[in-house]
Amino acid sequence: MEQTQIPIGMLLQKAVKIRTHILEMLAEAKSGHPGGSLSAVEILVSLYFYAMQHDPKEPTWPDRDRFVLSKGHAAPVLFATLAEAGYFPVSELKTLRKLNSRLQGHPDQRIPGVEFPGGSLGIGLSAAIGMALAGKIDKKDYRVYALLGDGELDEGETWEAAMAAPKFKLGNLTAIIDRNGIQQDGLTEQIMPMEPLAYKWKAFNWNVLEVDGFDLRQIIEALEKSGNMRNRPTVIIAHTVKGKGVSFMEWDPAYHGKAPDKDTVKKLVESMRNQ
Ligand SMILES: Cc1ncc(C[n+]2csc(CCOP(=O)(O)OP(=O)(O)O)c2C)c(N)n1
Ligand SMILES: [Mg+2]
Repeated sequence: MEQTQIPIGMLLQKAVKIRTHILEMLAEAKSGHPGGSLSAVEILVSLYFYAMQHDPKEPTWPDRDRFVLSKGHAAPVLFATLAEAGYFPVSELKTLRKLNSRLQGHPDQRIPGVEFPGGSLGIGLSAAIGMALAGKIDKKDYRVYALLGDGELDEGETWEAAMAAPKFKLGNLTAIIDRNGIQQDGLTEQIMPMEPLAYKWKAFNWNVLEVDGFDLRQIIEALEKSGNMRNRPTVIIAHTVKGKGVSFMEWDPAYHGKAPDKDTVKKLVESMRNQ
């Protein structure tokens, strides 16, 4: 598809809405994970409002593309995106983490549009491989996308999965790494250095692409390139900033799992809407 056809204006508006939902949901819940939700906004926007074939009115459509949020603690960005896409009412977002709500701290398959109950890090890529393999066996054209955290790559199962996907020639699989450089307690390169990351995936025989994870055109172009692969899985290393869009959260590991208060969020949302 030509770049000129990308509806950038609409996608940018969705990104602002989703960022504001995330902040409002977390302030209302008084808990949750803002940093890794905010870093992945443009990735989910590019998937749900451009790249993926899906139908919010028919969440279990057999031919739909699948999205696996392996870094399940970023549930707020998934819930806000699904609500904006029409899977359930936007008004439900304010029930996040409340008693009797289906929107809890991690994704749950009772929620329309949720494919995988992430939360325990390290397992999403394996699940995505299963879905992609099933698609090949069933001769379906759907694609499977999995979003992984960079700290999540400390989990050994990720590398078992990384070895397995090329063996099964899963050209219908795209893994995306939210490379925000921070995990729960600090910088990834201090806790468990993972560079040279691209070379590691190349050595495992993946098609490796790197993008600025906030540049919608770059993300979409990479997703389209991955869609052209027939026999090799693709990994997109998306360079992002944890806490993106909120100056005091950006690059601060403290905002991995700390909710902002309501007054602060009110001011932030006003300024975001006026941008
Ligand atoms: C198996 C497992 N161990 C520990 C945790 C606790 N935990 C939740 S988020 C997180 C850090 C994840 O960092 P990263 O993957 O970089 O996520 P992001 O920066 O995108 O938020 C940890 C250790 C978990 N959810 N699962
Ligand atoms: Mg991280």
